[in-house]
Amino acid sequence: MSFRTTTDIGYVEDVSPGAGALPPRAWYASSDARSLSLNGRWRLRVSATADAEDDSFAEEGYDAGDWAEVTVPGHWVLQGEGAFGSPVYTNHLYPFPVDPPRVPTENPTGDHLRVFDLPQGWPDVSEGGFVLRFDGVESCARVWLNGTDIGEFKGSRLAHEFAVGHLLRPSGNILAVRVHQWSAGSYLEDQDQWWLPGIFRDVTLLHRPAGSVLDFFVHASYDHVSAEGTLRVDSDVDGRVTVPALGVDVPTGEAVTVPVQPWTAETPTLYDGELVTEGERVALRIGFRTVELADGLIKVNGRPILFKGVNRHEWHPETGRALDPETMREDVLLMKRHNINAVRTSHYPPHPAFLDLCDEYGLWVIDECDLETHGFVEQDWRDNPVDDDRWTPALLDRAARMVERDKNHPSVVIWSLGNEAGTGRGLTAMADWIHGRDTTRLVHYEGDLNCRDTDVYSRMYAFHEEVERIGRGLDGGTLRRRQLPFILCEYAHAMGNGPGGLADYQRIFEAHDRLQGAFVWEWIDHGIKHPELGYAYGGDFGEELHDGNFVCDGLVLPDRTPSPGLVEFKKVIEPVALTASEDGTVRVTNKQDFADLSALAFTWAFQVDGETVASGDLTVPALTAGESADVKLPQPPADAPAGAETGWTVRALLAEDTAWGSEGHVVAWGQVPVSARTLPSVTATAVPVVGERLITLGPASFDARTGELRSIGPVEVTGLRLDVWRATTDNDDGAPWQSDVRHGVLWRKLGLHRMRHRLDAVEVGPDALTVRTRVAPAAWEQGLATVYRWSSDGDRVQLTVSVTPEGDWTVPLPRLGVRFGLSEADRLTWFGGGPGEAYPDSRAASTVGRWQSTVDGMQTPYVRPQENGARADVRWAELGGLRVEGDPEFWFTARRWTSEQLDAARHRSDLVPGGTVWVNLDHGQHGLGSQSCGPGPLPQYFLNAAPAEFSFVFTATG
Ligand code: IPT
Repeated sequence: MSFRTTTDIGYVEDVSPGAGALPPRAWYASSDARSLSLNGRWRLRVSATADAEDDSFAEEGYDAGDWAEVTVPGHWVLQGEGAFGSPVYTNHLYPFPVDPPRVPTENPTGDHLRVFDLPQGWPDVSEGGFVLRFDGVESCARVWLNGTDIGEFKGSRLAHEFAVGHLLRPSGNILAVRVHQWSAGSYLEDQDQWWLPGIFRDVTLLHRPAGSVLDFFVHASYDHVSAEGTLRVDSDVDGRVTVPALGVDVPTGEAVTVPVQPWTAETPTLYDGELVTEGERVALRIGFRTVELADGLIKVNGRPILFKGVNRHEWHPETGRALDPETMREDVLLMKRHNINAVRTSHYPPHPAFLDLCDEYGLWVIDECDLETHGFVEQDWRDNPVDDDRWTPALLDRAARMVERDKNHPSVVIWSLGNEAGTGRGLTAMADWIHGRDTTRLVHYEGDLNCRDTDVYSRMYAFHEEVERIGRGLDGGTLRRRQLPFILCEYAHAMGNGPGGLADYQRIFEAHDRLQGAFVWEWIDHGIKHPELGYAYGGDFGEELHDGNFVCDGLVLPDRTPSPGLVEFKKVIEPVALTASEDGTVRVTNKQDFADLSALAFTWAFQVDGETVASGDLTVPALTAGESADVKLPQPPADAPAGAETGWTVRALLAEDTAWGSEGHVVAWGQVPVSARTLPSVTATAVPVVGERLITLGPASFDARTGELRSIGPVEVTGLRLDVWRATTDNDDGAPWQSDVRHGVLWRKLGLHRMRHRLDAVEVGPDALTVRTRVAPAAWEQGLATVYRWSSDGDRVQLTVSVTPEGDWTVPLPRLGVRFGLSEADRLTWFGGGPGEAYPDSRAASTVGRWQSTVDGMQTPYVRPQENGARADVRWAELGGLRVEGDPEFWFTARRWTSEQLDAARHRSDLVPGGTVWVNLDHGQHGLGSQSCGPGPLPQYFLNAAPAEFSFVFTATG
């Protein structure tokens, strides 16, 4: 039996990269040759299979009047409100049967049509040279111009060009593009992200005049000994290269050496130049820098660098991977403002305009090829395309399309072969080709454990301890590997609340030369804006296979609001350390790799109980990279009231507006305590009075039978009791594949979310009310003997909570403290850590001061709701008519729903404010870690069940 199809779709499942496209070349904007953007509204028809419709739509006279319209660039599944299908999210599982290179019959296919005229004044079409460029189409496209089939291609995030001069006419050109969601190429694009078909990057018609530039390679190195740059532009078409600021005017292919300022991510000096051939002028932005592997280290311009990086996927909550220029710029600005100095373009080359921004603003880039075959892990990597010679041409095509397109960016210092593709000959072939084509950069691939093909030892999610061993050179591995520098291409999985442990990693990186930094996974949550759910994640579109909210694991929320994790990262990687030193001095250390401190200004502020009472400028020498100095602080103002807490805050600010930040932007800061506060205490003078229903003690009243707090002054208080539960974070729950202890799972098994409170005694003494309880879950012996002791001086009331674990506690607690409900609370003020959220292993950014917020303002709206919003080191807080002082400091949380409601919520929209504000005053919180894909919290951040006593003093503020 044989099947007949109306149209030839063999190319869809063909392992070849395609047919008809021009060889890859540098991506650049011409200064004088014309170009016509074909972005905009296109006609669209989506069919269920690759061959449902014939190709007559590409022909003249076809009437597409009843087709829908979509915006190009775009993904059709994100337009038309579901009319054209839906997004699908899987992490590494292929959402189709694994039978390479075959793809399912159900293969959503979008036929795109656009009619265009050449603008007035354009050269005559008979003059030849016109090129049609596609910057990104997922996953396979076939193209017709004016009825002629001009070719087909795969390689979704790579540019493809076609010579079309012979087919163009002045007006009424019909461009037809058939896009298949699935193709052989899909096997090479198994990145952890939404599957989003469409023409998602620009489509452009370029005029290529006779004698125009074809391809060129800018070689601009820097000799740090002579402080000279050497420039040579190799060009397929001969011409001249000029750089006016350097007095350079040389033919292409000829090297010239001149004194220059080098390019680094810290000092991104670019020289404007021009490449002029007979037919065209092309603007050049030249950055001089030399990347090398020397003394076992990655060095730029002779110095080792430290990556403080992020993994960036392209993402916009409404347009997916179709990014507008403003969004790209926003990413770069946000990164620079948060002290980030490096980007890994996980896991494909980004829109080329993003790399222009990296050149301009200064970010080191690991440019990664569009290659991942992760799903083959499920079959022990059998049939992995990277180890099957039939696929090697496609792999080499992808490598070449990346390198050729992006080779003129000074920001790109490392090429990456791809991500999670196992090992195989195809990868070696890619590495060999890249090494041969570009000797001026290094090659990275994390999957190459022995570093056979790569120039840097790279891993993901290695635990702190192992990283430290690697730093000390105590790891095993091949001799070659042990001679190479180390990076973590992914670490600190930023899913939901977290990551914890950033500061601990950074200390290790900074302690060992071999460790050259790391890239947080990842930059942004890929939530999709959704009318009912807030942001959608995997499963919200009815996918039969999906990985839930694993796609929301970024340092910024889907709308690019910085999460507390980003604020923490900014602090941990700050380029200047400001630390307390001996006798009234502050130690200033320039932690940059190149720049001195001349771009920064420094200030001091003196605080009394968190309020600044004096401030001024601090004179700091323009220390060179790596240098430190002790700087004297002024005399502390003498008039601080007795018992007040005092201290210094020292800040490093941008001295002037820069390209990415305005004057006064805080780059780094440190706090130096001077004197500690007097701890609150209440002299127990009030006598408890037992009434029929209530016991009163000073301003407080209690239920006479249960001893439960009812009110303090006019403020009604409900449900005050011990609380150990938190709505588990993604990092508490951990990744299902992880074999080591996952606390969220153990907590639920033990029933810490269903603790019962047994009342053992209500004791009225001469100066205190004591309530004895045992807090424990059904089914287990473990419990917490909990005693609440209340006393008062008539105005204030003090609660001391004593907790004694009983039974065999092998599991730490999520939190330990009290919670209670207030009927009215909105604005709040506190003295302690802020302004944002903090947890034990993510508290570097928490600044001691006087802070104000609202209950709503205290929430971090993680896409999947979970524990959030705690403020650290709180000395006192005021809300809802109450003032609470802690002995010792406490963790402070307030929200309009209970932890149980937070725990049950799947989306933001599930969180409906009730009439009560629930307040948690915690003596302890368990650390966060990043076990959603990495290590759990380090042991020092465990909240182990141990005898504890803590107290609070409550005052009604009236
Ligand atoms: C690692 C992937 O490289 C990345 O794409 C992402 O999936 C990340 O994990 C988790 O969010 S792979 C993992 C098996 C370590």
